[in-house]
Amino acid sequence: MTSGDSATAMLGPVTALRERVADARLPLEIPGAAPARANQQALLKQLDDYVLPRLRSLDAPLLAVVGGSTGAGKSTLVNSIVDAEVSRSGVLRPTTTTPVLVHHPADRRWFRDDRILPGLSRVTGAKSVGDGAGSLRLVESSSLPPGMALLDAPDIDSVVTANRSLASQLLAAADLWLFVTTAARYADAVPWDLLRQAAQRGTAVAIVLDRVPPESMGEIRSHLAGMLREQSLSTAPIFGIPEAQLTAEGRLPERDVTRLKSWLTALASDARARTVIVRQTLDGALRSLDERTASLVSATRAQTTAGAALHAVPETAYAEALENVEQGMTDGTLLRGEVLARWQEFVGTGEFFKQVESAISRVRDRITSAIKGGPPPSDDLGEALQSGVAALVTAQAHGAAATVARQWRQLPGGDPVLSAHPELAKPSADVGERVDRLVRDWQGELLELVRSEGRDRRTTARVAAYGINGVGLLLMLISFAHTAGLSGAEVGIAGGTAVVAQKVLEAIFGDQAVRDMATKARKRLLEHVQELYAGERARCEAALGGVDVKADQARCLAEVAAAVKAVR
Ligand SMILES: Nc1nc2c(ncn2[C@@H]2O[C@H](COP(=O)(O)OP(=O)(O)OP(=O)(O)O)[C@@H](O)[C@H]2O)c(=O)[nH]1
Ligand SMILES: [Mg+2]
Repeated sequence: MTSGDSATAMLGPVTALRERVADARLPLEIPGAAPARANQQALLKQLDDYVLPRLRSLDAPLLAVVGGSTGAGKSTLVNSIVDAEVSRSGVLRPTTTTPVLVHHPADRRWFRDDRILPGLSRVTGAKSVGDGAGSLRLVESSSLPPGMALLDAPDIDSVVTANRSLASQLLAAADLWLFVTTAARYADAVPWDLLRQAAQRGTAVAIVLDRVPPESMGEIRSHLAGMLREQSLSTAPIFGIPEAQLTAEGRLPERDVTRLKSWLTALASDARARTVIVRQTLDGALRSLDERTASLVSATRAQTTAGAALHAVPETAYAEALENVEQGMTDGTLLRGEVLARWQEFVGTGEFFKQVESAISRVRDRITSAIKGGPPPSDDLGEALQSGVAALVTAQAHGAAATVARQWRQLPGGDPVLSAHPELAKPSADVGERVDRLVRDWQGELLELVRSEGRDRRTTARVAAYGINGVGLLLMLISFAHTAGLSGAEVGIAGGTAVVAQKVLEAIFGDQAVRDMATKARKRLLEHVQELYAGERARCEAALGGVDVKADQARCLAEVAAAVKAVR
């Protein structure tokens, strides 16, 4: 039970809950996301429109919202109660689109500001074009007792969607539902769906049964009472209004609304009775928060799980791509085909080995058998090596992008992200250029490595004998020359390839230095590739950025919900 003190105690936790609900993000199109978002919005409105304002001022006037189907006679009823045309009734359906709130002049301060229904702008005075979507018309009437306001709402079952959603927002802001139905329509489905919700939430409800043929009043009333009992709404009073000629002003005959009017007046003037109704509805609303927040908690959790699964895909795909590049670099793959052919031409040139001969004679014996003669095609070999590496890096980038696309398509929420970013199924358009640049940069670094390793005079002389580029090429070659992955005839040739290059380099720099240089060279290349792939992966992350969910949002929400429950 909500006493004044406990209302004050609840304000903090409920405000905290409201912030968390507003912050909850449900961006992924996973099953259940749409109803979860609707639940979030409804929850937010319920907190802003009703729960928080009520907790802040338990003594504010009671707000009775007049709801029901179009044409049931809601506006006519409100006009008749206050005996003035405060809300136009009409023959065209639906008539009421701007809600009208009627209150006693003494209660003005409660409704002028945005204490309740902060999303609706206030309009007063003569009807103007300002009335429309998003506004609430305020009308003062001394026919209403102070402490009670009546709100004429748009219809609940309109063909106009905006009317329907506004009506349910208004009903959620009510202390009391004054539900208007007619003898012809009291069994319609839509009103009963709403009444069931009201019953579940514990909202105070009164029924106005309009346009009842006088002779059937008893029969229809008791049928309706039975229906209300079935929906646990047996405490809802029924006010029957017989079908009658409306007055010249379009109002119900005064005698027919007397009972309802005096009930409302009694309620307004009896602080205790009013408080009972306010608290019944408020407690119901507070109780209903549990279920609604619990459902939001599980929706946010599902989003977080789905989000994490989507994030993991590019992470794994690009890590695997990098691994594959590393493997391709060291298993000898790059020394096959074109590179191998060019290498054979290279070592086959007399020119190169004349240099070898004059520089390091002990290498000579091992390699003279490979000499075939011809011009030094070291450019061709360099190009073959470059394009081999570039092809490997590019192919893996394509593979990773395709993997991301394939796996996202299979994951909940992934397809819409992919549809919004179809370009992610392929690497960035300029990946080819960037890979070429990467390989060129790496090659530049190799030359730098050769230069800095060959700083002492003797080494410098030896390096000079081959030319920096030639040595750089050999270094590039042995970086790719772990022979473990080669098979068949290639082992001998490619393995031999590496051995020859290795021997030449060892003769120049010494064994350990060559091992270190090769390791460094491989490491640098992988670092470049990693950076490139990080950029590719970042595109996926950016696409997911729009659907990012905080990992702890479910937990935070559950915590504030538990805090509300604890003080209720
Ligand atoms: N004869 C008779 N006519 C009524 C009665 N109540 C309403 N009407 C007429 O029925 C029509 C609809 O009444 P409204 O008061 O505009 O109905 P509403 O529920 O406000 O309709 P919306 O604003 O569209 O949701 C009007 O033409 C009224 O004059 C009644 O008790 N008796
Ligand atoms: Mg109306």
